[in-house]
Amino acid sequence: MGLTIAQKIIKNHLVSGEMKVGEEIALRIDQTLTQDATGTMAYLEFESIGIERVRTKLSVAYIDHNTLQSGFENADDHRYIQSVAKKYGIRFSRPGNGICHQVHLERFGVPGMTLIGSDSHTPTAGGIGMLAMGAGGLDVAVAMGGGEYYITMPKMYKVNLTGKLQPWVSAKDVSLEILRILSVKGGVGAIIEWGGEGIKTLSVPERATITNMGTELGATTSIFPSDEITKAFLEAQGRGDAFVALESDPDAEYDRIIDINLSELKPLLACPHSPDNIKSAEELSHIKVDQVCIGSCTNSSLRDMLRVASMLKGKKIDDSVSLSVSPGSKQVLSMLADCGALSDILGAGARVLECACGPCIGMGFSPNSAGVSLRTFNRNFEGRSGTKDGQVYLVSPEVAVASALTGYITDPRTLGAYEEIEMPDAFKIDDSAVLMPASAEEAKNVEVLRGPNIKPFPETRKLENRIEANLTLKVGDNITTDHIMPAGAKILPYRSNIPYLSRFCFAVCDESFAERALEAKNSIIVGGTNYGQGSSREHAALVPLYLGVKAVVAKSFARIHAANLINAGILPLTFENPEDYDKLDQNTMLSLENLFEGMEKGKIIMKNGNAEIPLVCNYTKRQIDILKAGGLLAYTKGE
Ligand code: MIC
Ligand code: SF4
Repeated sequence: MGLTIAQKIIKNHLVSGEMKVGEEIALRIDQTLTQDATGTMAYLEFESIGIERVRTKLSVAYIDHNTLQSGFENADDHRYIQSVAKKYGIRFSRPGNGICHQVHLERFGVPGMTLIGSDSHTPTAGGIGMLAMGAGGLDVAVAMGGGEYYITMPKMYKVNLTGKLQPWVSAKDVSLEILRILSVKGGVGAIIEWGGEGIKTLSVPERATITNMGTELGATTSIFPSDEITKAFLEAQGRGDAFVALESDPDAEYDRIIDINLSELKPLLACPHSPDNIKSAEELSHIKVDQVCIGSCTNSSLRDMLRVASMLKGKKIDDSVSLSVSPGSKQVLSMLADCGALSDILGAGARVLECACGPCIGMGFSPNSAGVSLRTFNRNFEGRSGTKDGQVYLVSPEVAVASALTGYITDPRTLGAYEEIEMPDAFKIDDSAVLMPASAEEAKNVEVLRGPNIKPFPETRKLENRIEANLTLKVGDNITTDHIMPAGAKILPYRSNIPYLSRFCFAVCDESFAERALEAKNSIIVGGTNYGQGSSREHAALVPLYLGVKAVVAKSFARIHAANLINAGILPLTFENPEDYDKLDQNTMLSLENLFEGMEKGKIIMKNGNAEIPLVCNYTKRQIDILKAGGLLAYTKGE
């Protein structure tokens, strides 16, 4: 039987396990990336594993999330990460150099290699045929130390593209269309390969927009073939030698095939508060817009920015709209400046922000109260913008600019003439904002610089055979990590201070949760389907660990979060009978019986008074050992 692209890369990197769907496999990791909001914790974990130099082919530490330095905390963390990178053999991408995924695609990604990153949008690099996955910081720390990365062998989905995008319709609309078809949980347990004749019409930045947002489907990752379009992109980045051709075998088998005709797509929007709540621009044209934000790792390429500039040239945005533009990297910004496009953007009334995540993670630019904000980003979860009642719509750059010009949601097809965007034959190469690490010899004298914001890792304990705990919180379906551990300018600076962060745990749903959990000492959380969707932040597991959460019982889990719970020593358990969810009330005492035997058998009994609720788990031997040890860190250190 032939192989898919992902299966070929997996086969080349398989350390252990069988490539059978549902089986645990261990992969050799070629490259890692971290960003600063997850990086501080990841490097603290790496240091505590105690390895002298990273053992990957390439590891890069980016500073792109916590760039608002409204106190010493972020600056201290940047300095810490910079010094760790220098000492342990990691490249350091300075603040201002750009968003990790955009820069990695431009400067470091290699087709056919494996990459894990402590950020859920790491699959962006699938746009050039990398097997790139988001992971918890601790998994990245282990991979930097030369350890394998464990995943469940995914199913293979294929999306066959035919036709060609029509004027004013773009790659973002392809992402929104697949979200409409599959929903935010439709990709769980699968790798999505994009193929068909239609991909020949898509440039690398467009492909990367699509693989980026595959994360919102819950997919393990998304991947395009590496073809002549990939080759031309890498050559234009002065990296032609990184090119290898990659495609699936003609007789490769897929678990599901989805057809999309690009020619039939329209401009779409994801309405509040979920990326799969899709409507067309035509339908929503009566809605008044307060704010428009362009950028993020989804839509900040040179191509996107040139489109924005060409639409804004010689025009003025509506007086009632506030527009921000954040180019994805220094390369993009610098090329916009050189060709004059930046002046077109500024001239129209946009506020140009630095090359960073910015408003996407609530780092400034929050909308006004109940404000309607159109964003070219990938997530519109409630409260994520920093304004609790903000109404965020996810859109393409085309819809964003058209709406900024009129003040209402606007179908860009009503704008008339459409200018084709030409990509340069050569990008401007200047890697001076990527600092090289010290040599192994010099590294011995490099001091790691720690600030007072860095607090110890939460205490972990070996698992006991019986857990008695209070059901402190019952939540519904599709709970995101932004609910569990919110981000934003006020909280993000404390990512290395778990005790402080814990005050905000679940604050979006229930402000008194943290207090109740501390009082209860031992807690169980009950959730619906797709619990923990969204980001890779391990803080959504470390903070509950600190608050005494012993288990999360849900109808189903998102991949990275389930792995993070196990890494933190918290049991993710699913209902055998989903109806049992309705039988549980908040604030009741529950017990999990005979855990050691139950984990082996894959079935655990939870007692609610005299009633018995069967729960299932299919932990591997390794996961059972991690849980028994009290988490991956203790397990790795052999404690
Ligand atoms: C996000 O988009 O939610 C983030 C911020 O990039 C997260 C990582 C984090 O929480 O630091 C992600 O996607 O993994
Ligand atoms: Fe940054 Fe937003 Fe991308 Fe997350 S989704 S990496 S916050 S730009």
